[in-house]
Amino acid sequence: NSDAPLRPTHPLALAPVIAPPASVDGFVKQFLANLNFDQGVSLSASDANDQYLALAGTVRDYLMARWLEDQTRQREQQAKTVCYLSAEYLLGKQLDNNLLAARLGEIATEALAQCGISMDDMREVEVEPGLGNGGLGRLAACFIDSLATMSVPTIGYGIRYEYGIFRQTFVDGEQVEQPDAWLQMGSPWEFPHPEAAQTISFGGRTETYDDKGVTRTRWIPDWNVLAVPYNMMVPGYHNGRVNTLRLWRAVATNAFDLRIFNSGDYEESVRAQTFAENISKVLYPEDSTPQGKELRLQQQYFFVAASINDFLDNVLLEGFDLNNLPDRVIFQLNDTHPVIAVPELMRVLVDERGMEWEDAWAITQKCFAYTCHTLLPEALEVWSVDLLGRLLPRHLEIIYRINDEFLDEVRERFGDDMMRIRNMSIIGEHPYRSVRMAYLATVAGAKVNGVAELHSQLLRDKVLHEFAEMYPDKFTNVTNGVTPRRFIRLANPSLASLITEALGAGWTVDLERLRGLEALAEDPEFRERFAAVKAANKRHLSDVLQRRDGVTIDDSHLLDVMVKRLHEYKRQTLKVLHIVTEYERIISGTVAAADIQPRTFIFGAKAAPGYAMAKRIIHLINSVASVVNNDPRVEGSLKVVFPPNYNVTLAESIIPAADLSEQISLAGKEASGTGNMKLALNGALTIGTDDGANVEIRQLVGDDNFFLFGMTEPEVEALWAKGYKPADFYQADPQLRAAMDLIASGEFSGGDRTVFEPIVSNLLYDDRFMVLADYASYIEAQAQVDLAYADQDAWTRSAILNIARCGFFSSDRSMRDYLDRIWHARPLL
Ligand code: GL9
Repeated sequence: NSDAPLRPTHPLALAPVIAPPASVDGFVKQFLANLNFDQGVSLSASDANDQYLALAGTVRDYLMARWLEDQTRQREQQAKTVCYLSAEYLLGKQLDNNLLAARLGEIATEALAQCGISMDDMREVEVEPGLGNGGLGRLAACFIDSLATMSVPTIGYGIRYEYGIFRQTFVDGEQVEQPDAWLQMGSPWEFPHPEAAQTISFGGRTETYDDKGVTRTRWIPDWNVLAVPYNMMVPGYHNGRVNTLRLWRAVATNAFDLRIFNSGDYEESVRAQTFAENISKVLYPEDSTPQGKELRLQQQYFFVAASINDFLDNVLLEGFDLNNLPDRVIFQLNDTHPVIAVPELMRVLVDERGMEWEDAWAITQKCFAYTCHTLLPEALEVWSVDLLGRLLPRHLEIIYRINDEFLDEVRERFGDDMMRIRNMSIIGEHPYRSVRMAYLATVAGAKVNGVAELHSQLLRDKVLHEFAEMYPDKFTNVTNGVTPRRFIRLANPSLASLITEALGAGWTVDLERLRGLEALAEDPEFRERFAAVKAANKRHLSDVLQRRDGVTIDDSHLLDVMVKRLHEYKRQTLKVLHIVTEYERIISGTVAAADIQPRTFIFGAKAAPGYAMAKRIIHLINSVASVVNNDPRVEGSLKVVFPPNYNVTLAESIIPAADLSEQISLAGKEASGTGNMKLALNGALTIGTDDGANVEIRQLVGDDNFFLFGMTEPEVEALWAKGYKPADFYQADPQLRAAMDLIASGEFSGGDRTVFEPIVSNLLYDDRFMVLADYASYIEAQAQVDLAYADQDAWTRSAILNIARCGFFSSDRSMRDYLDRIWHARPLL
């Protein structure tokens, strides 16, 4: 009977899924099969890239059974899913991470060796996907790692940028940006699913129509694009779980092409295709300063609309009652970039699924939560009503209605206080009519959190204080964290072995166990072994830098590390003033080069391409480096190293080698910081202000193991109120004057006084980040650092205590906090 449906009968077809045997032989077989059948080359004819692609394919094959099983499990259990909406994921390399998660490291290394291939060569071939700018994107990557490790059903949703964060080069000391073509040599970790594409619309107009006596609204868009999902595996550590990261790529729709093509204008149709596909072309390299560009809003709507509709269409079971949506999903808004998801969910529920506005709004308010990552006023994203209305006319109407009802609520609560209404309105009026995305997120979200205690406090007291007054229970804190798998276990294998030997292996998933190192900090033999690890890590870094940039570092030097985006509030200029001060003291004969504590200063920093002052500061650092490094009077006791293109991969070599962690932002400006946590967990001591998570690091490690300096946030406020005159600090401090004058004299610019004049005069006459006010305190703290480092054994003890007491900063703990305070989701059985 030809109508009878075919069913699987073969025993293999009846098995759930297959995985290759976890043995060296099994690995070799699978690897060679991939090399032959996927790459289409024999081993003898293959090059390193072929081998890398086949190796990645093999690791994928081992993870596949778990991934498919997890997808089945998640469908069956219908548990609440965390949908993390983030415009950025700064993943770093995948190979080692996935080998570690699947416990395949040793097997794979031996299997490759038996094929005549070195694993180190394979590591070199991999290109990291740089789909993020800095801390915010890296945080998202740490969070999805922790959620997989904790078996929490999660989908990370984002954008598959064709070009990630630019590659930085230096030409004559100045930053030059190069495109990051990370997909060029193949991308073995992703799985495209064109069959699951979503159509995303833009532009046009809205109209009302009569639906059986009810007036409804519909959106008649003007154009659309396809969003094609690319799935990546997010394996948990040693727990057999694999979650999904789903990144969307923009592809032109056929219909779109056809309409123009049929009009006979072939060129126009090709142009239109390019236009559509531009949406996922490139990551905006703006750090904390949104530019209000139309393409950026297109990116934001593109990925959240695709994500929400994907969840509703493909993750929920057919016939799901949307009234129960809050039991099945929480959409976590990673900063304001995905906030346009709020009116999108309202539009889908009301216009497309026929729900009453009130019901839809009640559901929406339970399905979203918002994380704020900043305190800088210029970083609070706004979209002009003009632009938003042109691109998303229906969403603008929805935002207006949300705002009207919200302001009614404000009036009901606080009376007709015009000032308050103006301050709290989701629509701002000056300098142009705009939608304040942070306010929309705060009104819509079930919870609003900051990323460190101080930051959350400042959100409540300042940035969003009127909202906190109205909805005190919405506001909470979740201090950031970092994954110990990547940033200790993989980046610092020698330290990881030392810890495992001392405490057992459990610390990797239970970082509070590092407390066990406190006792060992008192053991001279353990200290000696720790110091040997640190020295070996410095030599390893030196090898990496030698190969990469042709520079070396000396393992007898104190390694002083400042790695983070270049931003005035982070105060790289304060670090430069310290270096110039030390240099000036030597060349003026105030101190003999032989008498100072030898230090190597290492910088890593990209500047946003349009941020002129940040780029000038990069130029200054490179210029100071070339003068200081080449002056014989310094006798090699100061060295400044600035390797270009700081990224996750380079961080993994620098952080384990660091002695001193520079966290010197103006108090009240750095929301949290996460590099501060990574460095402390690798045994660097922090010199820092009372800002962001530094506050919590200092509380945990103790004042004796932390170099605190500078004004507190209230002191900063008081100085502004009193009237800050940076030139007064310059006049009053001969050492500061000497350093500033040396820069102004052209010493670092071949005698040309104009090159760095904008930096000097900015500090003298503006100094928004109070570099000069904190200078003296910083120099004094650095003197304490030198004194402390002179007692190597005591320093090592402090370093071990930093590690022992920083287990709190695991992103596993952050995830537990989100689960308890915000998501109310549970690990899968
Ligand atoms: C940031 C904050 O500036 C950091 O202090 C914070 O640690 C991270 C993660 O919460 O978020 N916000 C932000 O816009 N960036 C951050 O690093 N910038 C970049 O990611 C470049």
